[in-house]
Amino acid sequence: MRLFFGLQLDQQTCLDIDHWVTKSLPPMTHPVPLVNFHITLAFLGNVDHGRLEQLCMSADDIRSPRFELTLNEPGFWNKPGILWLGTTEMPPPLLTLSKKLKNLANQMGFSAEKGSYQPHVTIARRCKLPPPAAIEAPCFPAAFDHFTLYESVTTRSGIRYQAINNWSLEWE
Ligand code: 3AM
Repeated sequence: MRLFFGLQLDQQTCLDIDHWVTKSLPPMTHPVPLVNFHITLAFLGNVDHGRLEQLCMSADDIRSPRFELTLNEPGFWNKPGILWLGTTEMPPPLLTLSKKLKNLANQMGFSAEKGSYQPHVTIARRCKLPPPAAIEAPCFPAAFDHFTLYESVTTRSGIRYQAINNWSLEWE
């Protein structure tokens, strides 16, 4: 199973982002469907099904506060041609949560990626050129009260991210 921890965006925010993409950017050849919008926290890679219970039990021990952020910064990674939406103000609890989940993954021997963490919602893949500046600046506030373990599943209609389990974030 190909797994990662991530943050779900609520349905209205997904609809709003999708609407903004259609309205403010040129058509993309490989847009990410709005059902797949998420923020990755820690990528785990391939995990044997037999280790899922242990993974979930370890995640049960994670305590982290709820937080909010505003998705207001479009970004582009040239080499993979990824267009994304991020934030100019990283909430400290988000960074801490991502670190905790990467540590958990490393302790369990999974291949959590190294390097600095750039929270983002991927909007389109395999873009050949950076898109022009958006006609309307993005501004999507989002609140997070849980994190999710996702399985990346290849289906006939492309990749889908299925939520396997959720964990609540705490009131401060
Ligand atoms: O849509 P994003 O970028 O947030 O990029 C992949 C996607 O996240 C990322 O995991 C999410 C689900 O596939 N991903 C895939 N392979 C990866 C890898 N080897 C990876 N992240 C880090 N290392």
